Amino acid sequence: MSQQSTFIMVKPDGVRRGLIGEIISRFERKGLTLDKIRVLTIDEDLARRHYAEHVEKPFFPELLAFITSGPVVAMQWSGENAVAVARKIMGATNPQEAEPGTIRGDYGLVVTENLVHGSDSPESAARELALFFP
Ligand code: D4T
Repeated sequence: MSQQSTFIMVKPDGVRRGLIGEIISRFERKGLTLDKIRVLTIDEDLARRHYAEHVEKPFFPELLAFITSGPVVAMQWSGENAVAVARKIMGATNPQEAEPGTIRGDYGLVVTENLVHGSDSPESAARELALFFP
């Protein structure tokens, strides 16, 4: 039994497309618990800290422009094995490879605009939750 908290974010494309409710529903229906939620627009400084491991990657300029392009919905969700369970609900990073039935598999088409972010480990979750819910 491993009770965990994870950081989940509806990215600007999910907000623009009116998918906030749809995305939240999927985590709720699974049985995870929504602890914290806030709507904000990410600035460049926060984007660089959140995506620290990607700042040197070739796709970073595009990722930075996208993630700062409009409001996001930042959330803390908790439950049994919440980090891995949430990643399963989201599907593979590239929506073209994500299985139907996952959020990215059902709604995404290109890798930059992949609708949702979820922490990839309990350590990342702690770091990201501290960034968005200081
Ligand atoms: P996030 O962090 O957004 O939940 O995505 P993942 O954890 O599933 O994937 P990631 O860290 O490898 O990628 C972060 C972010 O960068 C975008 N991206 C990724 C991109 O635009 N081009 C690329 O080639 C890759 C690999 C998508 C998610």
